[in-house]
Amino acid sequence: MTAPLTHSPEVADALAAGRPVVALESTIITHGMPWPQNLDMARRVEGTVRDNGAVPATIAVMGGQIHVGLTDEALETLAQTPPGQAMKLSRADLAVCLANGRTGATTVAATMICAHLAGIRVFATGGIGGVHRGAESSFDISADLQELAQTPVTVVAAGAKAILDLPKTWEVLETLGVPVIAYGQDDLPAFWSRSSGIRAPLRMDSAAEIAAAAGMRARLGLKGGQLVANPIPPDAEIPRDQIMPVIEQALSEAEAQGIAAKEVTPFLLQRIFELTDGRSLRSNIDLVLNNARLAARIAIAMTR
Ligand code: PSU
Repeated sequence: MTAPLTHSPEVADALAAGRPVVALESTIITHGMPWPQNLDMARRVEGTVRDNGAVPATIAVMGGQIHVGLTDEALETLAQTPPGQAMKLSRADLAVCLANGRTGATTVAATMICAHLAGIRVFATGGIGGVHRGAESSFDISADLQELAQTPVTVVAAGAKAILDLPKTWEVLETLGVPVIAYGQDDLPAFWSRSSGIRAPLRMDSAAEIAAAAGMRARLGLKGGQLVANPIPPDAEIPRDQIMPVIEQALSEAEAQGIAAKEVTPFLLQRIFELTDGRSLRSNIDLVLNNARLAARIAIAMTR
């Protein structure tokens, strides 16, 4: 019995020939950004991976199959699917969605699982999920963290989303034995801002070093992936003193409205988009493109 994987012809050819492939997720399309910017972002990210010498493989669940690489038509259909109609898939619900033939968008955790099944070792996204503020009473901790600890995929993100409790998120990753590597600077980035004010446990300055570290983990038999925390480009960042009050406001509104579980992150991203007149979305798109560029270079280095 094999996993129900359907590769696009482009991805199938690239994997068969050992060419570099970068996995991309779909929750960012259905639950992370509004229509039509989500479709524009998804197309531009794929284009950026191609321009940098790798093949993009956007992953989503449709009709009982894990699709690895989407046609432009499928990408558009997914981008127009309201959040309520697409499941937001993680490790816990991936199999149920497939067995029931429903449409599902893959989060970081589910995309890592699918990428690994398909033989893809690098994945680019915006920001991983993590420990939510107030987790000491809500216990809301993203399954993305556990997945990084067990599935061997290198994830390129602009850190964890700044709506989270970042110090606790880094602590949990350390406990789980996940290498957290800041790219090109000493501090961990904070999604919309270049710095979180927290020093990174590890720093690397080249794609080749990151690829070599992934290869060494495999040789050591260490399970799990790596998180590459790539700071947003300087011209796209929203400085911390500007974004923090906005995040605080969105968080208190979420609390007042009783938003919980899988709805928290999409609610906060949407409110922050409104409160910044769209600036947070433009930054989010720029950081995803920046992550796609680095992921392509890591994928190329891994094939050498
Ligand atoms: N990156 C973005 N926007 C997003 C996400 C990542 O720029 O919406 C998605 C990813 O799929 C990630 C999810 O796994 O947000 C985290 O959701 P939660 O906090 O509910 O675990």
